[in-house]
Amino acid sequence: MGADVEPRASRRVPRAGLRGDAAPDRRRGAGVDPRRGAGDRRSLRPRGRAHRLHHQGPRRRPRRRVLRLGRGRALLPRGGARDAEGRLVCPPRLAINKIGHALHDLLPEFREFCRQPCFGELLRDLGYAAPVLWQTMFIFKQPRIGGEVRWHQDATYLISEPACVTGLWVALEDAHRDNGCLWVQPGGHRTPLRERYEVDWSTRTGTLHTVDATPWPTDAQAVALEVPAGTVVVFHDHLPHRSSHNHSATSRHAFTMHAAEKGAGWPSRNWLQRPKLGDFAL
Ligand SMILES: O=C(O)CCC(=O)C(=O)O
Repeated sequence: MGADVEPRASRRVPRAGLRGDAAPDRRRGAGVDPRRGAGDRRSLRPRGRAHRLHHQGPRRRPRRRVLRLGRGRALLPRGGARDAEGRLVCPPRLAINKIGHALHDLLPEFREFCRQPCFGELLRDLGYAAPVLWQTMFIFKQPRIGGEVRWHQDATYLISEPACVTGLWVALEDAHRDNGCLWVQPGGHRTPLRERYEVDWSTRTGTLHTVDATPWPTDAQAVALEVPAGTVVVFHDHLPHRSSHNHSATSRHAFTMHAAEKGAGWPSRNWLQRPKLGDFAL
């Protein structure tokens, strides 16, 4: 279990809120995916607007189509599921990239999974006094369709003050090089934060700012995290990580949880807010 874990005893936690739009996508070309087409979305139409966590990309960029299910669940179509003209080239269920970000709040199965004592105990072992879960995602990487996730650091997209977000990435299936496993830079959690994604809610515009010119790891600096199903990979929020396209005939699905210290600062420039859901304590 784990990649680049360090104790965080000194870190404080964030407040709760809920809101959320202008959600970023970390795939290559994220936010600038011009491949939009009608496809067959009928069975995925949103029902209700309750907790709108995630609905469209930043306005200054071409909009990506995000299918809201209502009550905090959103489906992000996967770029590799479309042809050059934007037509869906696979059954709609295989085109889903991820479902998030309040699964743990809204669905009993995910709530029970996240409430398993091992997760809270793990975070307390890392130095959290009162870890709270900010978001969860089901990440799909379908055979031959699942796309690349470019190098990034989680603190780019989840801004806490001080930085105190830990990611728990749970392998739901065996992950290996061929089906798009994670790659990380050993020791990379000590490198500076390179980018910050900030939202201006007055214009509902999200912008990815470069804040440090440190280059992303080279292939020689990266290691593949080939792990069996059931493995939990623990991410420091400055750890550079990426995953590749799934070229294989087998899927590589994962479930992720991002936690931070209760009471830590959670600036309004975060795309993810929880104004209605309250704290989800682990
Ligand atoms: O599962 C993947 O392919 C990427 C997940 C990831 O980068 C993240 O959750 O931050």
